[in-house]
Amino acid sequence: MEMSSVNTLNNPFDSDAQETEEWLAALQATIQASGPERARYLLSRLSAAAQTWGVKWRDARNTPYANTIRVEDEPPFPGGADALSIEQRLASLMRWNALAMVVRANRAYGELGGHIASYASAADLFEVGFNHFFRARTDSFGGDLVYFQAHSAPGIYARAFLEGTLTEKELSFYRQEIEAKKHGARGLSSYPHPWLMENFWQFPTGSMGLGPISAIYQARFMRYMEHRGLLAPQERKVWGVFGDGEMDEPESLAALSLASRETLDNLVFVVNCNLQRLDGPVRGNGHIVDELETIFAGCGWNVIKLLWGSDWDPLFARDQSGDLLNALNQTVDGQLQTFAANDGAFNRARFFGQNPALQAIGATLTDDEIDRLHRGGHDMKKIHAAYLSAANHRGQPTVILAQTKKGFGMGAAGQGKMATHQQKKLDAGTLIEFRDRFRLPISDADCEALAFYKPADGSPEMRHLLQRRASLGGFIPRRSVSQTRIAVPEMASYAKFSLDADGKEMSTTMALVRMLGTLLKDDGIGKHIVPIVADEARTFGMANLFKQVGIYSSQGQLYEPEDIGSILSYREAKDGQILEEGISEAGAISSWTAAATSYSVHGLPMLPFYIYYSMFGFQRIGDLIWAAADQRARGFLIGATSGRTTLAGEGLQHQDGSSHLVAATVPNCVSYDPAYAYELAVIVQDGMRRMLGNNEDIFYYITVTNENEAQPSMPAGVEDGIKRGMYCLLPQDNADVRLLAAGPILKEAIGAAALLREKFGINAEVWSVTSYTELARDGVAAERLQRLSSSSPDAYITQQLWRSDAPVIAASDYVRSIPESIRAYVPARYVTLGTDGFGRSDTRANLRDFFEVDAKWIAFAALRELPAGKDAAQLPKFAEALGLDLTKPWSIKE
Ligand SMILES: Cc1ncc(C[n+]2csc(CCOP(=O)(O)OP(=O)(O)O)c2C)c(N)n1
Repeated sequence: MEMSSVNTLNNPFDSDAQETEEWLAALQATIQASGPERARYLLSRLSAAAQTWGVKWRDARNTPYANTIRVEDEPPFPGGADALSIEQRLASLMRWNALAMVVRANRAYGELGGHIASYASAADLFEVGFNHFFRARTDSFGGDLVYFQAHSAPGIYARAFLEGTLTEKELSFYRQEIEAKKHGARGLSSYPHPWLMENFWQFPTGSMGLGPISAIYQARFMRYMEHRGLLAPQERKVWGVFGDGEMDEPESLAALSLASRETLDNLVFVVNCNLQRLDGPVRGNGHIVDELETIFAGCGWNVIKLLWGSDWDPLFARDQSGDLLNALNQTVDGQLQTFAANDGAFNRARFFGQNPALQAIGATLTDDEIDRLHRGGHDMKKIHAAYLSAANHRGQPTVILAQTKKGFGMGAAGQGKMATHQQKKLDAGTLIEFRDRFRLPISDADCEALAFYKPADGSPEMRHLLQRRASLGGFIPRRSVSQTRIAVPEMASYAKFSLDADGKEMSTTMALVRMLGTLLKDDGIGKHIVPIVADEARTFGMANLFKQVGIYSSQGQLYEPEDIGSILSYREAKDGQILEEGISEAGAISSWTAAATSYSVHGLPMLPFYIYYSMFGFQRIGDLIWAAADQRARGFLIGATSGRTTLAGEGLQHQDGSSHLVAATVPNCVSYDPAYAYELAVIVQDGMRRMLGNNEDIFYYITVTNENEAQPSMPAGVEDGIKRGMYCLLPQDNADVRLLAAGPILKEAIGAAALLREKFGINAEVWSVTSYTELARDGVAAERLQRLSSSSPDAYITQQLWRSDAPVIAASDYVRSIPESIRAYVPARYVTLGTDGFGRSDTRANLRDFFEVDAKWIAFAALRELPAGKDAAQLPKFAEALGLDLTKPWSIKE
């Protein structure tokens, strides 16, 4: 076997070059005689022996700054040189159209923004994927899933334009989604947004770091579906193209070990290592590629370095002394960027000029050739070899670390320039230079006018483009939606116990888990349910589900669980239904999103219930929830142990008084804070009906608590009110005051009504508010319609309360902004009580007193609004009668 040299004779760190040579020669001889398998064995034995003998050596998990795939192992490019050159021409056209689209938009409206340099670096990486690997969904194949680097979106639009799935008119409305509508067109989103381009984009990746973690859990969810027998195993792949700067996000790296633990060989990451991020170099003083290699390899991934193009091959072949490789190993990224930004003469002087051996290598090239030396991520043949190797790799996920130049081909205006990320205005000279650089068949005038270019129908380029996509199943990205409707069981079939509770004690969490347990057994909907927990199943009383439906594990259960004899024993199974994500809320929500979008991504609706500590939801992983919303997720988020005062002992970081506030900001999130099990049943039923029966693109956030209370049976006629956000629980003729309360505070309002009656002879009416947010949304919509046309009806809450002038006191276990959100629609004096401030550990009773949301404080607030309360002299008497300390510390200040 012909083997390239790895000679290190000139390595300054080598104290005995001769000895090194002998070791290398021995290794080389072994590889030649017995193959790489044997070499690997010997190396691992050497490593173990070194450990035993105290050498304290650990494999740095780094390979030299060279391509992982050897020249001699590269497969031929499919279609040969002709196909290669057509694909290169096509890539050049995409580069132009993408650039033209961004520059045009900014020429017209400088504020629109957009990016050129990122796609310029990623174009070849995308094109090889599009032409050879990314398979579309067809009738018989589920399709590969591709997470596109968000700010390379212009390039994806440029391709869709050539393919004919986007029109020239649409391209001209890049980043003008509102203006486009006025012209009967569709505007193009800045980044991949399924909410705005629902037939096009599948995965929102605009927030850095969410793409990588989502892609990993997507690949894992695909396996879950296969192992449960819900999807046929079809060797589908998940591809993710991400930025090297993006890998700094904690979420990008958070799930790498899960991917290898689960042997996700259906997953390929391509990290576009253009060595720059927005402000400057990703790692000016080091090698981001090497850093990522260490991290990914350490996490058990197959790593392919794709650093140098084919035009470097002869240079490496000539590098007998190892000087070239040494120089590359030692050239830090900041310097590589400077080399990218400068011309051949500069590179000859500053790189090849380092020593005589490099000078000799450089002397074989003209300045122009040096200038054009390709980095690996710009060489389609090498990219193809890396992708093929990744696609065929088994037993591990693969990452391809592809070195590119940011702003590739943008010349002096952008290539490798420090500020290239935000470059979006190019002058005429630069445009012509770009055209010449990529040999584009565009006239000077068209160039200056930024005309889009599309080869003629039937041209070799168009034929090739369309034929390649046809052979891969059609165009991508494309988002489709299953029209399947899942039959939702009758509420009584799974929630009778809560509808007819008759005073039985239970918490709403317990009620939810019981409903879930029964729904899981339902013949129709049962198998579609995906229970998800992040190591809190026992906290929520879900341990019985372990046995009932099993915890998903791709390996089954390789051990005898400690509690094997118990009826609730811990059961992992390959077809287990629960996704137990360990202590990773980011992981759990990523799984939830995968399940919640399965109706589209896999054409099979699933119904995930992710049950978690409510404080660790919207606050902790709010951005992932926002992305799920963009992706049109359908499912239930259950904020358990919720509220500021119900999770008594847990203290400041656990007590949630704000999740409903954030939930209210997510437009398609329908949120509820129910008080009773029957309210919960009505909400769950309605949610299933809307999401699975009506296929509405909404998801539910429901808070439940672990406070045991006597659960009443459902009164007649309240279902509509529960769904709309409020209903009258304790009606009162000629009420002096109306008390509104939600969730765990409802019983305090009931208590307040009793105190008012008993101690002061005051009649209070009590309303259960299941959702301040839904009431507020209805109010906003009604108010707007009234503004636009005087004849439209009042908000629902106004209709409920207008019959009387009696003051309204509203309380919540969340911050006051929640009850405040409906103020404009309450047709009477309105006072709100909430739990602003930091939580702390104490009993529920003490917490509610501290935050002033208990029965006494609600009663006090009511008294203050009544005629007698207007007299300040009365206040100490009220306080005394209620047992309140008016000088106590107060939540916001403490
Ligand atoms: C969470 C988040 N933070 C910041 C940004 C803004 N942003 C967009 S692209 C970018 C730089 C990306 O650099 P890199 O990942 O290296 O990609 P490149 O453009 O160089 O290919 C930044 C900071 C963002 N989109 N999301």
